[in-house]
Amino acid sequence: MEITLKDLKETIHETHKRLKNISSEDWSSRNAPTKWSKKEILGHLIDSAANNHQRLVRVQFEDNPAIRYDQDKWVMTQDYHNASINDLIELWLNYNKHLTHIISKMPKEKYERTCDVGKEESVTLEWLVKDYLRHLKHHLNQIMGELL
Ligand code: NI
Repeated sequence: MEITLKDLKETIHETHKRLKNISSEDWSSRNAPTKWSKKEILGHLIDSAANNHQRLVRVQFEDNPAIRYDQDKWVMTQDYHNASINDLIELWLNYNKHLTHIISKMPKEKYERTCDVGKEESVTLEWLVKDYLRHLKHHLNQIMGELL
């Protein structure tokens, strides 16, 4: 968990600088009409942070809570495309900073508590944290177009 936490902290701080250098045209461009723009991918990462905020907190005192979200509907409903990119970047940064705070406060004995995220089997708190980072890096690579 400590390694994952360190990796998450480094990833968000390194990425923050680079996100600010992306042009607004680049943020709005779309590879295909049905695909998310870079701005919408960043929005999806905010949704991921928001939903995982719920998971990482509630799983610590609720038994196997069901916390799922329809990612396309979340992105579509919020019209990220017409939101301020600077606001989105800062929200993304601060949301992630708060998640690192939550992760740093997790008692070890809670790591095996489980959450129902819609997969065939429930997942553990430790798995959630690792998967959160994996998912974050996957989409940051899509935004920045290179490996982190
Ligand atoms: Ni995703």
